[in-house]
This record gives sequence, structure tokens and C-alpha cells, in this order.
Amino acid sequence: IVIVIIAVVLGLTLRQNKSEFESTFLSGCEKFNQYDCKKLWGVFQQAYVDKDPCKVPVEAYDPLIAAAPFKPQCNKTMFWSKTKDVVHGFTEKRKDCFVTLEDTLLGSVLDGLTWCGKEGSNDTFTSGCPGWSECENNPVRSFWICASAAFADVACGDVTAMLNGSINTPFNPTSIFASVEVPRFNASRVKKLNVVVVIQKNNISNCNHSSLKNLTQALDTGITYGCKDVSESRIQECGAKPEIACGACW
Ligand code: N1C
Repeated sequence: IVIVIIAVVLGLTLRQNKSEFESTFLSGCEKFNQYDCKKLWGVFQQAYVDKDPCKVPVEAYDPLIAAAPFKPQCNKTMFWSKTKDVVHGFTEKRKDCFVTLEDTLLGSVLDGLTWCGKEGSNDTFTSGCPGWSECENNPVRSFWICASAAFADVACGDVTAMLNGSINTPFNPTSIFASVEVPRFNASRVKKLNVVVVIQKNNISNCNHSSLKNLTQALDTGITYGCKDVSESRIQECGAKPEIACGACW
């Protein structure tokens, strides 16, 4: 009898963990109307369940992206690298100006989450999953690469990227921005890339940084490049004052 009770409690706990992640996914999804969230959950799970968590390739998420495709939002797409908090602090207040991947259904639902599967199980696990660089083909990293590529594919018009002036290499070749997004900007869709280097008190880089030369060289011929050093306080001011026109923020 004791064993049965332990087994039932254990079974319930495991089931609850599983449905906690599922509930997070579903409630995040339901904030966006017009999607069949149960169906999306099923498609999402198929990318990684019952798989070695180091053997989930980027393409595993293609069906998910196809089921919830990104809509082109010309002149409003915002990319970023190592500036997540500044960018989202700003974009959450100025949705009229810019949209990031986290403002889309898939980006917002999965932002900040960790998940993986296990061979021989149909469950989703949220602990004991491989870290970002522990193995290349892990479920979380492959998702962000797949989603970032698809998001960059639909970028059009003038696009913006916020980079960090407080680090040694604002345009880092190992970042998703440099390795996945920039190479997919297509001159037939993207007219100009506006880089904003976020300047804090102790900045060590700015628009003159040598890594940004590599960025200009990586751009498809035909895409114009511009760069501005903008203080973090100015970005916050623009977030706080909706009366400032998007084009006048910096
Ligand atoms: O490697 P990064 O930055 O250059 O990636 C940022 C870049 C953005 O332009 C986004 O479009 O790639 C996209 N992206 C996300 O939207 C995203 N949300 C959350 C990439 N990664 C994302 N994350 C998590 O941030 C992800 O799990 C990984 O750990 C970081 C990468 O951010 P970074 O190194 O600052």
C-alpha cells in the first residue's frame, strides 16, 4: 500500500510538472487570438519529445514556424544582441515603433523558458536539460536559431538593431544576430539597417568599433547601413514619452 501511494504521488507530481509547462505554453498562446493553441502545442512537442536532448536539429522546428508564421512588419522590425532588457523595456511601451521576435506568438510564449525531452519518454522536462552551449543541437538553442532565421527572412524596409556599447565586441560573430539574422537580410526586401549602439556610463565601444566594420561587410550589397550612438537614458525617455515620434527617438 505504501508503495502504491508513493507511486501515485510520484506519478501525479511528474504529470503536474508536465502540465505546468504545457499550461504556460497554452496560456501564453491564448493571449494571441486566431491560433489553435492545442494544435500548436502538439506541433511544438514533436520537435523534441522522445529525442536525445543533444540531437534536436534546427529544422525540427520548421513545422512549428510554418504553423505560426511571422508576418512581415516593414520598417518596424527590431533585432538586438546583448541588449535584451533595454530593448524590451523600450518595445513593450512603444509597440507603435518596433516589434521584436518576443512580440510574436512563438517568441513571447517561449522567451525565458527551458525545455527538453528524453529518449523513450513522451514528457517535456524543464530541468536537467542541456545548457545553451553544452551541446550544439539542444532544443532551446535550435528553437531560437530556427525562429530567428524565420524572423529575419521576413524583415523588410528599414530594420533596426540595438547593440551593446558596454562590451568588447558589440557585433560578435558567435551571436545569433551575427551568425543567423544578418546573413539572411535580403536586399530585395531590406532597404537599410539602422544600428543603435546603446551607450551606458562606462561604455567601451560605439559606432566606430572595428566589429561594426565586419557587420557592414556581412551585409548583402544593396542594403544601406547607418549607425548611431544613443544613450540608454534617451531610449528610456522615448519609451516613457509616447508623444515623441518613433522617427525622432534617435
Ligand atoms: O545571440 P543574440 O543575443 O545576438 O540573439 C539575439 C537575436 C535577436 O535579434 C532576436 O531576434 O536573436 C533573436 N533571439 C531572440 O529573440 C531571443 N529571445 C530570447 C535570440 N535569442 C533569444 N533569447 C535568448 O537570449 C536565447 O535563449 C539566448 O540565450 C539569448 C541570446 O541573446 P544574446 O546573446 O543577447
